[in-house]
Amino acid sequence: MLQAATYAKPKFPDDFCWGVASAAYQIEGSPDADGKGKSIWDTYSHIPGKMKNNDTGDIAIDHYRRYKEDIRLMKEMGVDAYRFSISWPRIFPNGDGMPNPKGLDFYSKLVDELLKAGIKPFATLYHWDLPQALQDKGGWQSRDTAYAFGEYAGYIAENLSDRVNNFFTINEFQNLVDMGHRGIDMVVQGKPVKIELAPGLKLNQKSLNQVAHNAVLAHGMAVQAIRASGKPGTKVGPAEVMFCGVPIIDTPENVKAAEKVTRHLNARFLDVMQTGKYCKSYLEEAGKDAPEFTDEDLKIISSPVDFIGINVYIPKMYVMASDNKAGYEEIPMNVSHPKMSSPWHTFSPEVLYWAARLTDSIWNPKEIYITENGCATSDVVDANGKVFDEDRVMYLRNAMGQLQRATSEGIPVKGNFVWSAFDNLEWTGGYGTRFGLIHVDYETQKRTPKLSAAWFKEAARCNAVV
Ligand code: BGP
Repeated sequence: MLQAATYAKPKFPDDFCWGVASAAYQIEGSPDADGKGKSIWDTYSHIPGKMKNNDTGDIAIDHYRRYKEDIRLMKEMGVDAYRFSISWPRIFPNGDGMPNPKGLDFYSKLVDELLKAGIKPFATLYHWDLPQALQDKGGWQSRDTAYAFGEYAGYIAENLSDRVNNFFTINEFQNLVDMGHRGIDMVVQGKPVKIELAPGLKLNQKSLNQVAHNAVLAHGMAVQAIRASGKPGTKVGPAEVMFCGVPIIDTPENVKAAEKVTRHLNARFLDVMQTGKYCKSYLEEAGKDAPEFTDEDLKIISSPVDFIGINVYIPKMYVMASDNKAGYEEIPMNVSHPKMSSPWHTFSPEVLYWAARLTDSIWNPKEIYITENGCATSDVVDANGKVFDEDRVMYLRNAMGQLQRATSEGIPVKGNFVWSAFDNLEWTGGYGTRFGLIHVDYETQKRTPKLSAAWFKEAARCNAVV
């Protein structure tokens, strides 16, 4: 007998977090307020020609002064959790030494306001705004930066972990290393795409691998410092842009090939953090360019974490199994593959499912958070004051559908943070690239929730894809 359809929406797990994300330099503005030191982005964005339209984060969305309004808007949007980043040079203007209590005070007030609004704070300790004073002493090329990061993390845990239960150490190791210290050149559907981040260095491979090592060492030091200084039960993990090989067809052979390539693609970061060693394929490939490290370093780097956070936008590649030496073959992406508006952003919502599943099967973490996913679209406020970003709604519906597939299979994804809560300074892409659920008019600082904010609210309310 045919069963009548119920149209019941498959739900996410009851404790699933519907979050949104941001980063200090992209939203705060007030670069000199209350004793803040300069960051590498304050320096870099003022070098003519580095940023699109020479945009800088000097004002951004003025969140430093408007945080209460912004939290009210997030509350109205039904947000459960907010992932923000703490600006290291607000806390330690010189990178280390004496802390600046006024800097801490801003985040303390932000956290209180979030808790008052019923929104869980998730703090990222480093989202790319290194104190310039540390850059002047070698930045991530120096091990001392890792030690300074540990001290900074301990200080934050001591002062905020009574109210913040979850910390992410570093945002996107892969990009901070490769885009920041050499710049990357990609070809997306036949078109060249160049991306650089501050400090905009051009290091050789050996130095780049050492920067990568210092960054994971800093992560490990921060994990240990948070364990030592945080309130018992404080949770910590990385927020890495996971490089994912997506099996083009879901067969056991292709999945095995995808696991192999994904481990290799994340060898310098998630893999060494989770396994405590650099995998053979990485050390072979690096040869004489491998970083210098000790066994003690590897122990610190692999200090146990409570969760893995992954930023997921695009597959690094589509793959299938092969009998060649590597064991996989990359499937080239067709020029007709659909795209979102950032030059690098091909539309592949299934990467949400595969990134979660491969993170689970390769590294078996206790919990997984999607610390970023979202898209830029060409949003305009219409004559009636509305922003109809239906393409972002389409994007989110598909991405979250794939994530729902992951949670329904038992993969322990505890939440998702949409990038981003508000339109903001998209690094060298400037203000023209709009990623927000809430539109910002940069002339007037007027905030307008977009259609996608209404979608988010209903999806969060139903705890399902709507
Ligand atoms: C991630 C960053 C975010 C955000 C996002 C959007 O790599 O962690 O800070 O900027 O990308 O992409 P983009 O700004 O590169 O267009």
